[in-house]
Amino acid sequence: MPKRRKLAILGGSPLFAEKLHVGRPNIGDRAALLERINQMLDRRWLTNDGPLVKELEQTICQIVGTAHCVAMCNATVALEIATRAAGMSGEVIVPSYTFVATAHCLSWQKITTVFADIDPESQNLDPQQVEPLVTERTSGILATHVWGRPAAINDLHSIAKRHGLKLIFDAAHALGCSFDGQMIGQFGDAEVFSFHATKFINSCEGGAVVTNDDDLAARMRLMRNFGFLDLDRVEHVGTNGKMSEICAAMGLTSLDQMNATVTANLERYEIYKRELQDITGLRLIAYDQTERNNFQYIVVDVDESQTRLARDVLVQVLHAERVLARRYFYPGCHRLEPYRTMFPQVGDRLPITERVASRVMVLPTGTAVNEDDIVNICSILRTAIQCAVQIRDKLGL
Ligand code: T4K
Repeated sequence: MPKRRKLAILGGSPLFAEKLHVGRPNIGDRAALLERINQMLDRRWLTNDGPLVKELEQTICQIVGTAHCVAMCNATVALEIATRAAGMSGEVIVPSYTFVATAHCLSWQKITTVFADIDPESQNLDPQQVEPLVTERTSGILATHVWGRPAAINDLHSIAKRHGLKLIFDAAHALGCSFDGQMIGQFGDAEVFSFHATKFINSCEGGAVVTNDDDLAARMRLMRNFGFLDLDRVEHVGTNGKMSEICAAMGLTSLDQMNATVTANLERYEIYKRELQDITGLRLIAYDQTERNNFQYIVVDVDESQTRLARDVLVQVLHAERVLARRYFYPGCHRLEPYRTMFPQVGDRLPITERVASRVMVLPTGTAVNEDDIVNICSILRTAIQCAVQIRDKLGL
């Protein structure tokens, strides 16, 4: 019988020589990228609505099927501009189980974030929790498609319509995903994508708002460029939200390989599914196979009553082996500042958020990870859990 490897957390050597990160960028075709950058240098047009940014916007419109795409320097600024241009103010209902940028884009504008709980299965806003939170001050709903899995779009549309609210989706994870056969990007007043380095399509830093609303798109274009209407006239307050040409070059090169990247992500998702299926207490979250998905996140729910090791311990076990698993979105926005101080009791109405945030573990995937890596990551988890179960059973714990 082969000798069982000693886990690094117990003093063995780490299984991996190099760190394996969640969110390692997919690097596209270098020659194509460098060619675009060379052309950019020849043109001496580096930013301010250049040809590469325009091409990226057109490409996104084609993928998503919207009339407008306004590219921005990142998704956080894109969210700030979209919510402001849509007229959100007063109170906006948001999930707490999301990246903190979803909440911060509102607080940055002195809009009150009203956190609503999520559905345990979809991990997205639970519409039944949203409607009771609507007050006279509520101006909108900002819902995230967490992991690219669509929020409860139809129900949120109905609530927004009933109460005259704006509805914007934080679609940072959801480029290339669909809902009812329609691409994410087409819903609500606007949707916001992220092209951060860690996203499956990346422009190093970048984001975009897509919408079918002509006026909203025009307002966002002005706001993205300090409010300039033309060379000398400023229409209203604005910021600098522009995407640079070099970021657009990276984004376009990444988009060239979008289908291949989805295929690579799906392959890795299937390997994880195969390797995790026999591990007690670990459940890989499912993607709806009848819809389009980008499979960019490998999200595992840890049921401590079965693993007999807490999620946080498993993450430490992996870190010791140089696998930098993440606890997204722990501990939930409501437990981060300024929200923790502003709303100290709000966790009482967010039991599902608290539960999900304490159980989820995100594992490395994308083109930087191969099949052997995944098999090894899962074997570390299997060994740790088997040991814990045996020890606790033996001791009657
Ligand atoms: N809404 C949602 C729902 C979001 O998830 C996000 C961003 C946003 C809005 C805002 O979008 P942007 O304004 O960023 O466009 C990371 C990303 O920075 C963030 O974009 C992303 N969500 C979030 C889920 O993940 P951190 O704080 O975990 O970043 P960091 O520096 O720890 O990097 C993550 C991992 O990626 C590390 O293991 C290292 C690795 N990495 C990172 C970079 C930048 C690399 O290997 N290479 C790299 O170049 O937030």
